[in-house]
Amino acid sequence: MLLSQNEETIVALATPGGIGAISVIRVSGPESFRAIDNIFSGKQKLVNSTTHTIHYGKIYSVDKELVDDVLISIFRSPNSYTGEDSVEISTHGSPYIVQRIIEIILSQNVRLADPGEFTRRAFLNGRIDLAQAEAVADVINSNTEASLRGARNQLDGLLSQKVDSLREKLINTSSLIELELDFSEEDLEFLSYEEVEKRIKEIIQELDFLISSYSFGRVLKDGVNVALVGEPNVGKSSLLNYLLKEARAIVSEIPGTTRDIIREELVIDGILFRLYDTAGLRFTEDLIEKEGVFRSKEAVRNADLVLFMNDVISGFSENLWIELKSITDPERILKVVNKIDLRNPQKDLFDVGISAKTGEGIELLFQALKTKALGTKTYSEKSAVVSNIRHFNALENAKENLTTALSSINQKLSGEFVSVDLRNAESALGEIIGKVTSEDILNNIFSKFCIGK
Ligand SMILES: Nc1nc2c(ncn2[C@@H]2O[C@H](COP(=O)(O)OP(=O)(O)OP(=O)(O)O)[C@@H](O)[C@H]2O)c(=O)[nH]1
Ligand SMILES: [Mg+2]
Repeated sequence: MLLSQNEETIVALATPGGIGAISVIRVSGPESFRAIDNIFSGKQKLVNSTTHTIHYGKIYSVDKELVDDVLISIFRSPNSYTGEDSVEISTHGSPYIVQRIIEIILSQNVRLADPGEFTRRAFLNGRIDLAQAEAVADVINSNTEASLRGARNQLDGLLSQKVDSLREKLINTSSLIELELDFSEEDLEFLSYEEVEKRIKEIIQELDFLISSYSFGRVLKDGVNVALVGEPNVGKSSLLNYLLKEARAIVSEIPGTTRDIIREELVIDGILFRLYDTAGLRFTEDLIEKEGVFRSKEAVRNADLVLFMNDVISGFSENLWIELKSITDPERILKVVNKIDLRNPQKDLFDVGISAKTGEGIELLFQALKTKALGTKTYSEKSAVVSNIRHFNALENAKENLTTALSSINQKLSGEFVSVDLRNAESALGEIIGKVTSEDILNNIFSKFCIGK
């Protein structure tokens, strides 16, 4: 069972493997202080030390051989990351020293931690809820200002608070319905059908807001894949090079220059864009170029956004537009015209005009990319945003149950049916923050963490 697992003391390296100035080894569980006291010699015993103190001393092997001098931070339960007694040992950053020390600790009735086990314990001990635990991984993996902001928002509990308040409302409503059922003989009414209906509709509205924030949250967290496509020679590779400020892709006046897909990353206003420069789309007998065209279409299918490039010389490519619309949602396509340094474009046909040569219009292109990626809805820094597919699915599930409840009300079915649906919706929401959970859900979440977190 969960409790007995928590009685075990665990150890893992918390910093990356490899040489560094220092490495940090983490130990957590009821035996942490005793186990380390056995191998550590400092001014005082850790078991007698106060929480949140740092101790200098030496670590010895079982046969009293000096291994390293270290600094040890101690955290007493419940005031630690895991909620348990914990120790963090800062050693010299040698993989050999780390391996030796971990081996010595393992000989003290301590076992190696599973991936994510420290955070899993933090969750099981009520230090953080499940959505926050998942946010810990997102914070670690964040690589842009936007992804960090989104993860922080979730770690700070904004999503959890929102979800929990919706759960409370559901529990409150279903309890009243159930109470009424209990007193059905006496014909008491605690809550009218109209009132129940009104409450459910309000909750659905709030769920819809969260559900619709997913595309925004995902963009912040995962970034946006943008396929650069168009006819040969319109300047796709030139744009890529301009944005990267280097001659990354070969550019030439010969149509069909790019064959392989070139992927590069670009951060615009804190949001990560992955650009895929592709082969110009045209009919060709050349086998290699043919393969390139095939791959370009693949890139269009996989992209979140398509930057459909044209140039002022050939104008808007109606044929390609029709083809692109057949393989992806036209909403995702941004119509761009390049080479405006040569001639004025026919503005009404395009979203943005640019010159990959002079840089004219590039700022407008950035704005257009951002708007297409994030949508026009804005979310304040304090509003809960969903960025995790598990949460998204649970919210959809909750909404489905509430929709069923509404139709039960419309059919004037007994309160029992309505209350079951509300309970199901409530437990779907409970899954997000871990009020309702299973070993499988937890394993699935924490196995994706690294060891030591
Ligand atoms: N004047 C002008 N020339 C440009 C501009 N952008 C690209 N060119 C020129 O257009 C030609 C084609 O550019 P590329 O970037 O290779 O075009 P591409 O779309 O990648 O072509 P393929 O890889 O063959 O599909 C080159 O000679 C570029 O110098 C621009 O904004 N203004
Ligand atoms: Mg090219």
